[in-house]
Amino acid sequence: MSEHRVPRSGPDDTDPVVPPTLWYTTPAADWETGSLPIGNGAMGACVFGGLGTERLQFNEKTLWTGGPGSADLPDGGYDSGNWPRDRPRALTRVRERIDSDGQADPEWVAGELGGPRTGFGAYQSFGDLLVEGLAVVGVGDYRRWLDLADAIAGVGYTSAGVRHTREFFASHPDQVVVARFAADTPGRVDCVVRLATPDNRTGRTTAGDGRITCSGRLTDNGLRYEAQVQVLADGGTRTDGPDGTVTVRGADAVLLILAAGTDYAPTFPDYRGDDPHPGVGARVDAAVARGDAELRVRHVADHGGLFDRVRLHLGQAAPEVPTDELLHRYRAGVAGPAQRRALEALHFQYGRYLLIASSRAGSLPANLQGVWNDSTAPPWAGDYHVNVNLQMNYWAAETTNLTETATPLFDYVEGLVAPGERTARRLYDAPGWVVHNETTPYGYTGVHDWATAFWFPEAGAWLARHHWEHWLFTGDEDFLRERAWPLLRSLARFWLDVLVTDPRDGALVVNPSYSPEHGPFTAGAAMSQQIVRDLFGNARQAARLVGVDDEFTAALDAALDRLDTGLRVGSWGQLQEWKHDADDPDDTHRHVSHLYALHPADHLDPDRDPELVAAARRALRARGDGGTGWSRAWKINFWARLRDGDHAHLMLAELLAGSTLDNLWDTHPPFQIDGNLGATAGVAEMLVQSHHRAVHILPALPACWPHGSVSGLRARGDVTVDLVWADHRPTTVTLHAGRTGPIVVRGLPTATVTGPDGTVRPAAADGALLRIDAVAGERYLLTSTGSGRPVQWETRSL
Ligand code: FUC
Repeated sequence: MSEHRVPRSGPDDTDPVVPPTLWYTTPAADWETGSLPIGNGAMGACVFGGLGTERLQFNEKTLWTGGPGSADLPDGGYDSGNWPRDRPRALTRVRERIDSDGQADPEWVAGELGGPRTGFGAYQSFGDLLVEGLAVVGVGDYRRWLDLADAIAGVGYTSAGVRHTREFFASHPDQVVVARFAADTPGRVDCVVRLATPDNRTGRTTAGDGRITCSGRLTDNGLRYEAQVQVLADGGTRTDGPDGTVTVRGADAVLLILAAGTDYAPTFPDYRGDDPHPGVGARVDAAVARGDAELRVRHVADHGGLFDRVRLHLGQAAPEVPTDELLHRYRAGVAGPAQRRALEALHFQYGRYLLIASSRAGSLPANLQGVWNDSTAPPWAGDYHVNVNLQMNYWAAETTNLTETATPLFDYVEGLVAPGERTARRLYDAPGWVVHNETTPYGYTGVHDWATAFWFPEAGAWLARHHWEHWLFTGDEDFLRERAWPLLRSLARFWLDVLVTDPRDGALVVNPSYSPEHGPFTAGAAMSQQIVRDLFGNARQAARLVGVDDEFTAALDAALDRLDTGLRVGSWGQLQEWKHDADDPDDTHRHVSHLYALHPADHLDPDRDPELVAAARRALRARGDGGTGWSRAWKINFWARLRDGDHAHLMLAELLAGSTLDNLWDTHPPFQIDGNLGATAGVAEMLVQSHHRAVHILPALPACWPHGSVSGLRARGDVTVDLVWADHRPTTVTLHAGRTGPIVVRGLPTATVTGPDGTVRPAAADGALLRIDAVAGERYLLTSTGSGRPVQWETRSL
């Protein structure tokens, strides 16, 4: 039990880092604002810490209505989304209207190209594991916590002189959720355990030998599901009830082991696999055989293997106030600097925790709520919105050293190819594949008819950027050859076919084009062009790297020559959102889509493109510092790319003060996890960036973080970075080279470099960059020798 943790050491082994823990002195008031989430990627659970009753609301990520067999489909048949059959002709009509009038009304376009959304479905709560009849007499010293480093949630309190403790974790290696109820006096744990599930399914619940089993089918689509929980009592008595409950009396401790699954499979077009019954039962049996101590050790080692890779120290003090109180003080502007930094550092690590908990190999990617959902009709269906949200969920995956968490995203995106090919053929009569504004585990790649948010065919190309980034960060050539390149190629095929010539200037443009959730339909909106250019550029580079030089790459070169860049400076100095200059300086819309080239792409660089960067800054400033949770998170990243640390920090402060719930979940409102994960990515961008083959140290450090250290951040080129700074300047930087080759470093004052053989020498001053000819597996320590010009290290032979 980790009520009191010993501080860990910081990157320089002297600096104590406050253990990242959320804690509270009262039970959760409700699911959304107060419950504490645990998860193993496939399953999630939310701990309430109630006194008489503990409620563990739980999820399994594949429990979705919709898709094949959905009652929502007129003929019961399922395709890959919706589109009436004459769509290529409708597309021509829309294009002609845009070419002649310069724009088209979204309602009219939705009438032409959209259709009612059927068979889409929604992510489902699996149910509640309820533990009732717990000790409540004379309760005192209550505490509830979530330890981010161990990924263990807990509850502790005293009742009638007995100390009661509860511990909860979701194990990835053992694929079970574990709950343990204990007391410091023998024989004092009593409870009734039961499973409760929503009524939109056929479920039957039984109990035998302390095992509660609940299985059935979703009414909507017949998806089979099953949950099993084994109740183990240490001492006392255990009785199965005819109503599917298990009662324990007078135990020293009670252990619950829960597993759940469905017969979903990520395979188009049926999306069905094996009956979940044997797998769920086997997982519980295997976990019971291991026992709780071993389950816990395996879980902590697995989680720590990811989480511990990055440590952040901003000079935070261990907060002596509960997390909700800390947040309220931050919001009210009465938290001191060290308390503010405590919340900021905790929130950064919470994003990493949430990503690990909601995205592990073998399941679906993190959805709008990660893996946590207490409803049968969650906001936006708890789906995969792909006009920013799913992408944002994964911005921190590579930079904060959690590359494994992106595996479900890669699998999922590749799974969209088959349904997306059908959609490309039917809707555009085009090769390759496409996905629109939002999608589901059933490969929904078609459209619907909500005028301002149904048309976003660029989504696939944006998603594929993550494959490309994975290659840039890891240098994994097999991944490049077998996964990134084929994906980029199939998307480029689609876009080579779908681009049209703009009669205004002969350039290649996207038409119809819709800047996400904003404005009229036009041709060549900035984001459409920037994304397609990004795709073509990355596909071109990938082709070169894998040695492909053929008609297709020649077509890509020719298209790149004619492609509108989507980068234009308008009448008030702004980067334009549309090809025509129509931006309103008072428009504070939450989407800042026209800055895609700045972030997540790396097409705008403050040194190389000062005029366009100034225009991007102008546009961003006009959009303001407000916005929904994820919008604020994106703005942290934008300002970090603009190398304005104070403004990036301001956006972090806005997000914490205005878009964060007591359990530190981001709120749109309502709860949406993208803001958590996007903010974590933004903080990483403030500390280390790596564009155009240079590792930039502290590109956007805010004045309010004068001293600190971070270890384990990742840079493109397979480099891991540890750094310490003082008085706003880096003092030591350690680079771990994953590959042999040059590492170029920027942002350092004069430094000495210690090579792998331990020899120290001053680096020769030469221009703005420092170059190290690194050898794979070696570490390079860069030590500041005071102020002065930046330096260059010529050779590695010291
Ligand atoms: C995008 C946003 C909305 C919301 C939704 C889930 O469409 O514009 O604000 O976040 O996703």
